[in-house]
Amino acid sequence: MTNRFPLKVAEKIGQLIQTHQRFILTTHINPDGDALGSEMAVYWHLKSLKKQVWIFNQNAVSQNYCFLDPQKVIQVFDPCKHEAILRQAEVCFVLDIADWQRLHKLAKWLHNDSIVKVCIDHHPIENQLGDINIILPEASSTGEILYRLFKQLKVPITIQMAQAFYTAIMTDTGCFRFSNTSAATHRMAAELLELGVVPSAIYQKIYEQDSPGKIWLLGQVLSNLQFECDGRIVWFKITEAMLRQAGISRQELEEFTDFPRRIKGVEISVLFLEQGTDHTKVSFRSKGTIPINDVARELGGGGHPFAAGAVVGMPMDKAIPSTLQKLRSVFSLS
Ligand SMILES: [Mn+2]
Repeated sequence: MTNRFPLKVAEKIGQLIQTHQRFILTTHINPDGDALGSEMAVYWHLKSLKKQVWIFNQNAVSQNYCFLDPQKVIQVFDPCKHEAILRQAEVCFVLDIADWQRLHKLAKWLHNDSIVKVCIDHHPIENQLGDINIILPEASSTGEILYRLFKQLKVPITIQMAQAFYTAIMTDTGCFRFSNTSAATHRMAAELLELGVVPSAIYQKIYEQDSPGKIWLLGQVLSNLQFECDGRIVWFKITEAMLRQAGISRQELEEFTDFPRRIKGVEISVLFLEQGTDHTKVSFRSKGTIPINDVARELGGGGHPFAAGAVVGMPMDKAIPSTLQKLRSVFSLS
């Protein structure tokens, strides 16, 4: 990644920051550790330059990431309340986002407006949505790209920024164990530790805050796993009734799909999540031999080779056989 970093674009972003005053930051729906860590790192940097900065997200910060935003500067976007701010904003950083759809309500505003859009992301995409883009699919996370950018621009990294960056890379690499973990990721982690980040403290804040309901639901899921293709595919489903019974939100399901990959012989793990009566969210995780983003794309979604997903316009009882059929054909070709 070092060689491919677009230095000219980095310079352009540096100039854009220097010459403008009012900034909006945003990210995808259901923001994860990379999305929130990236937003906060950019926020602290812009604030240190005395800029005016607003962060507008589609969802509230989930409880385990609240430590990143102690002053509660992240706001849930409300078109009525925030219209005036959007009209006067000059630059918008769109972080960790692969497509307009995942911007939801904000998409309409950013599409039509004269705001300069800076898009920084590590998802492989076809159409770049920013006026200025740094899209590096080989980077572990958006946080990793921003860290490189900040170093290039000689931005001083404070402990708050270091914690935000560490959260971004740790969560998107599944604690440095997924296939997107590189030497550069570990070098970055080492530098962040030298700046004072305490890995065990951040790990506890993020991963040891589960509600009893979440662990109960995980138990239900793990005792009802289904296997296909001689145990190379494992799948499970979560209905809205199960979520209600557990008393948890969809955001809390973030790492559920990773869990069944622990089983020996499993190559691909699939979660089917009911969304109303006629939509099903399908999440794929692969151990790293068989790419699954082509199947996700066929279903109208996308993602990384070994972590992808789609929302299918079918009720769950139809989405499951149709998806499994597509997956079986992946195995018959491999
Ligand atoms: Mn990410």
